[in-house]
Amino acid sequence: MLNFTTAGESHGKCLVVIVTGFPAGVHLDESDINADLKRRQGGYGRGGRMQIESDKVCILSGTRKNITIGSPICLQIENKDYKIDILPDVTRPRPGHADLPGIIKFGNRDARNILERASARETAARVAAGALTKILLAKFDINVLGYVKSIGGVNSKKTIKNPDEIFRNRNKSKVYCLDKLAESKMIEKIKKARKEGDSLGGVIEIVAFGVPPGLGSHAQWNLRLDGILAGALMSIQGIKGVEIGLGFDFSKKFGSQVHDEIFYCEDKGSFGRVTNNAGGIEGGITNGEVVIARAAMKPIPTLMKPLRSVDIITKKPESASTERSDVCAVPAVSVVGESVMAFEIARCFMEKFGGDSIGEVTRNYEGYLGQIRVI
Ligand code: EPS
Repeated sequence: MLNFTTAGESHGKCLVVIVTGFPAGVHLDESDINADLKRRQGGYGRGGRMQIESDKVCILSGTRKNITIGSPICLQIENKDYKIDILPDVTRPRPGHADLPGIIKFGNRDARNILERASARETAARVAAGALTKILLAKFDINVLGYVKSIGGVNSKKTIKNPDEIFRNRNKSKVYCLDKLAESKMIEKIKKARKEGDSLGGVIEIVAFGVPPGLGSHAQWNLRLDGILAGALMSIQGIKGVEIGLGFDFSKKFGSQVHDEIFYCEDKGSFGRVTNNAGGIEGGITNGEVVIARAAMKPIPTLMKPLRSVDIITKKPESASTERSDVCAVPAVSVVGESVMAFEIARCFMEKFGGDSIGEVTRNYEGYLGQIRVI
């Protein structure tokens, strides 16, 4: 099965990710992975660390002459800011961070041992793994795109249905948002937060085009794709809410207003929908429509104007610890969301059409496409 594990601390030597179950015969170009790593580093609102790093991947295993050979693929990203052993102890836990629950859980008195791994720096490794699967999915015309929907309550109103246009608009924006007007308001809001020593969260949206019907399964709870996507998105640092399709708004309407009516398209020989409120998933199975998910990120817990906390050594009231951080990492998290969603879709794709080589996967997929055409 397609899978991955990450390792590495924020200020350790490097981050690594090992991807297993990736088929043989896929051409890998480090530059394709690096483009996503660069995008993850960017977005208006990032802090000082991103001036130090220039994340680049090194493919340590799993390829020969740039072609995958079916063995585990190990990707490494070096940390230029490698200083984990000389960093001071952290004893004033930040509300909202892993600091306090982490030290209680591990029975230690230095939150540095927790925050180094809890840090969103780990997402660089997840983006590298996601970029690999985007290369795989592209072979089957599946395209996953993430962008920013809102920051600090400033909403992007624009809806774009064409993947190329989404790609172009998003990549032009400093906050990876599709709406030019909202972009400037979001930037103003981030500036205000920075000035006031505060931080901001927001909402990202991820859309997957070209996903065939039939990924995921109703047959077992942990095979449902909506559950899988929600779990993967919720596992990203800072994410506190996930929606698929209409999400929470489903709860406010009549059934007749929200379910996506079915038609049959003679030309294409396939079923279609008038609307896509389900976000491309019904009963945990893709239905052939665009897969749509949204995730809400809380404001980063490291505040330059710190909240009240307690020193874990003295037990006396203190301000929470401050350290260099981002004011807003919502644009970056849109890249992470895109990556984890690509990975999970690829995992389900490989589960259904899997093979040892890309040729075998292609044959299996084409066989399935032929099968669903005659239903
Ligand atoms: C991050 C690296 C970190 C933070 C941020 C994300 O770098 P540093 O801790 O050296 O400033 O900028 O991490 C957090 C928000 C967090 O809570 O730890 C990165 O590479 O994305």
